[in-house]
Amino acid sequence: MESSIVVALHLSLFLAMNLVLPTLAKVYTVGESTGWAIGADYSTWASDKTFHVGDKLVFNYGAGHTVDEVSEKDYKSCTTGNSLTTDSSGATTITLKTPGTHYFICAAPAHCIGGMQLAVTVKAAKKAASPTPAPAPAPSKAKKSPSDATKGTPKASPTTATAPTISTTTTKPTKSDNSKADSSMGPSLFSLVFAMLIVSWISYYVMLPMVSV
Ligand SMILES: [Cu+2]
Repeated sequence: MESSIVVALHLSLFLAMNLVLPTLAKVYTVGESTGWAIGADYSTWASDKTFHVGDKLVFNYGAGHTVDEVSEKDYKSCTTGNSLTTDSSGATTITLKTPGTHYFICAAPAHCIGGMQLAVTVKAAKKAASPTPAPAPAPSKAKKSPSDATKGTPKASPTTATAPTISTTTTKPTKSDNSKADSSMGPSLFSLVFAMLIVSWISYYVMLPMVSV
């Protein structure tokens, strides 16, 4: 019974973290330490990664190579000469700006056939926590209290967020007091999310050790 509560709280923590934490664009080094070179297997390299719009690909390579973005057709046939973009600086950073599959090859003769070809499937950008309140039951009458500073700081980390918002959980049951209820019910979604965070953290650090001992 108690353990199922803990599990439920952890689930809520996980959901809350996904809602609250802004997702940062990732930077991928193509081929890791091997870099952009002949003989590497870039389909394997890309296979366990999920790329999103805003992520970056960093190609590191020596002289004699290029990074060309090409069409699917040219990628499959290793055709050079129609490249959408090209760079031979030795360190090329490509920002993935649009969803869909992006194709990269090296334009040096025979290098594409030799393995220097990369296709990455790019998904739409992950949604960061939005500061706009979600459609709450009664958003119009909500008078925002100045004490609830949580709304304006969507990128607050869970550790720093716990201290100032503890009041939201403690004041919640006192709905009968109209003036208090107004301030505590204000930014409803964010308060809820942070309340979930707090409860989850308490369960993690206090309840879980008690249950497992
Ligand atoms: Cu090359």
